Amino acid sequence: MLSVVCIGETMAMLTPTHQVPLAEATELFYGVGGAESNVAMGLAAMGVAAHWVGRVGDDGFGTRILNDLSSHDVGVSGVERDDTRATGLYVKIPASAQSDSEESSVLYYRHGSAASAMSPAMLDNPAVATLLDQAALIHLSGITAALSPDCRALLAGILALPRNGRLVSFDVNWRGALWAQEDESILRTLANQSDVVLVGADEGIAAFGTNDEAELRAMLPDPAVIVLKNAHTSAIALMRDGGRVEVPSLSVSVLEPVGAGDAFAAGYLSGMLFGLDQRSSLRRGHLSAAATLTVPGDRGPLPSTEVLEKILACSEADWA
Ligand code: KDG
Repeated sequence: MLSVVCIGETMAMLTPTHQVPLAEATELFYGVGGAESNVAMGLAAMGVAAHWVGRVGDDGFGTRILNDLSSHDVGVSGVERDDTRATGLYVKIPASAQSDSEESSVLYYRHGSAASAMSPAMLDNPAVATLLDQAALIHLSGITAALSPDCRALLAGILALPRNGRLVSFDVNWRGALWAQEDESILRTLANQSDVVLVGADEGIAAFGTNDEAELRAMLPDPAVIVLKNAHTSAIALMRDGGRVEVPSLSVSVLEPVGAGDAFAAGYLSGMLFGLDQRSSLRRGHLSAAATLTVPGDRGPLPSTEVLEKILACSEADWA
């Protein structure tokens, strides 16, 4: 079976149980969140053998993360535990709990976390080396590059491994709160060494100074495909050979957007792994994102395989 390894930081996640500002909250919902492990869970839900590789503290949050991912059929044999650093934590404040913002916001407590100590030494860990060796796809994201110089070196080390037919996908996942202005070229270099790059239109502006299709392709000439996502309108696959495939977004009532990009990535990448064409893969991405946009958590349930296949096979006119 094709296997995928998703590498990055997963944190404990807290969010006010009732839609009230943090200062007024008396109860917090406690869950788990991390862009790359969200992708791994999305892939596992779609029948792909998915593993998450990362590092957590030797604490209750770390154990909870391992238990949650395992219960979603995500392999955790390559996860390292660190008994000197804590598991990262983030707090998600939905827009509905804020009077002054229409967007959800996050607070990070991850500086110096166990995951920020990931480094190229991980590649010498036999469990990690075996997983990477057997993977059809390795999924990385720009968040890891922002965590520490050691984490950046790990990404560079992974991208330098012989590919042997293996693909690398890179979700830019711009997180302004984690980046200093002068670091931007790092993301460009990492993206350009990957085979598939996923980037939101807003992230294109923030990370690369543009979301113009031609400018992005000129800036990132090497990836076989760049998927440019404009959440409200469409996703466009820009192929290295000049091909272009655009699929409109589905219109849904958004309850909470965090995690929708990861869901899109899981849907799109699963299509690619199953050998589907760009149009079908983009449709899978949109469907998976829509399932997440309409629930409060970071990941929503997909329709049954039967319903999913019917929707994916519908005509252009019936789509969206
Ligand atoms: O994409 C969702 C992620 O933003 C969330 O799970 C937390 O990984 C996270 C991050 O770094 O923001």
